[in-house]
Amino acid sequence: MDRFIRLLKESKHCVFLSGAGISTLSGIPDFRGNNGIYRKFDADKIFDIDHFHAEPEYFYSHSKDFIYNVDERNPNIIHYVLSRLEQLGLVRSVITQNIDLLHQKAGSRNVIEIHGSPKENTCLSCGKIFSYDHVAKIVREDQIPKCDECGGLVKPNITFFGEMLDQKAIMKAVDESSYADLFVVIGSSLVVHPAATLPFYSIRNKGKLVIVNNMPTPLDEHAVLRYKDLGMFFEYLDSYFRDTK
Ligand code: CNA
Repeated sequence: MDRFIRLLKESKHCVFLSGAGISTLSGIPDFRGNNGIYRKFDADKIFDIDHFHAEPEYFYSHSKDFIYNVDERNPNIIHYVLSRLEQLGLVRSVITQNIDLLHQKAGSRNVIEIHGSPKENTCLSCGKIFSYDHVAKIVREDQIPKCDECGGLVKPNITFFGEMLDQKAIMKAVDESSYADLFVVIGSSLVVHPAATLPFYSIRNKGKLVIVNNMPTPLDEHAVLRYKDLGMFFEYLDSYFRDTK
């Protein structure tokens, strides 16, 4: 860990890219990990935009205990340490693929959500916006959220497979990655694009890549440091920086 601490202290622009693995410590299953939802059902189908239009009840029945209960989940040591490192000026931003709002809940300010979040939900017919609380109440009652003005189908502002990413968010993520002299990937299988391409913007500008994940990733050969256990990694950072002012 000494080598990582040295890189972090030397870095002028450190960026983290987080994936679903970090929220497993908060009780939210990831996709492709050992207890990931891919082992239980077809997550590609749940988050497929064509399938959502054809059978919205499939999405809502499966996401009830996975997305529409994130308000009951709490940030874990990873989210809190990242927020603290941002306060200390050691981390510039967190780019996240997660849709669970836990980075913000832990106090991180510069969070770039490249896959959106269920904080807002949009009527696909008239564009009216609905809050998370409004939609979560309906979904928990096993109903499909429909617009109260026009009756249209309501969809969370999460990017589904087959949809364009939010261009503002992805451009900001590309900018941050290009500036990063230290790029740290945590809890991601690095198979979903374009998220998995972001480390290359840093590497291309001589940035150093560090990966913390308990399964191999396609970018491992590009990493200068590689760690497996997220819990141990962040416990070490927590104890190291706890008393730093
Ligand atoms: P993924 O493909 O499920 O990868 C997660 C990775 O984390 C896996 O390789 C795991 O082995 C690894 N992992 C899990 N726990 C640990 C641990 N304790 N220590 C070390 N490694 C661990 O998830 P990605 O984020 O790469 O995939 C992108 C998808 C998943 C995005 O579109 C997300 O929106 C989507 N997703 C988000 C959430 C969330 O917001 N919490 C949950 C599930 C899926």
